[in-house]
Amino acid sequence: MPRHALMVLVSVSFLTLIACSPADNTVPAEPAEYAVVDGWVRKPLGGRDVTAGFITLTAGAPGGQLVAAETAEAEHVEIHTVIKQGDVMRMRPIKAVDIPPAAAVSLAPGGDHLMIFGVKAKDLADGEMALTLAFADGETLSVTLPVRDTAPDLHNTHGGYNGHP
Ligand SMILES: [Cu+2]
Repeated sequence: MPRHALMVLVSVSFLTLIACSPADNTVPAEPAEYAVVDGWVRKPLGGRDVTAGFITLTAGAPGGQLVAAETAEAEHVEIHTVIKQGDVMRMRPIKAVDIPPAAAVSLAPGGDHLMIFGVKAKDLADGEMALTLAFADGETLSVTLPVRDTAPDLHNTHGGYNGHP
């Protein structure tokens, strides 16, 4: 008598593959509170109309994302990062900079920065630049940064950004 193979039907419920949605959050999420705690704009090198801005940002408990910046004092602003290709450091536009929850992120020389194109008053002689930062949640923040030839000496910075170089 031939033995019959036992046929096992395996029923896969595809419903089990649907990820569960998180339960509705009945506690309203704390909104991000954006602040620029430090920052400066590099004085454009002689005759050039392109320069860079550097900021240290916080977004409060939930964190956030910087997605854009603009200024009336230049044609447009991009967010750039710096990547190493071989021995060469190259700048690349990026869509956003993450601001971690309850911590600061720094856009600093050698790393992420605001690339400022078409500076209108080429030497930014008034010594400052007003920028408006835009975040992924639709919030904006206006900030006036000092214009400097070089980075501030961070070792001498004991307080928060006070708006003056
Ligand atoms: Cu750049």
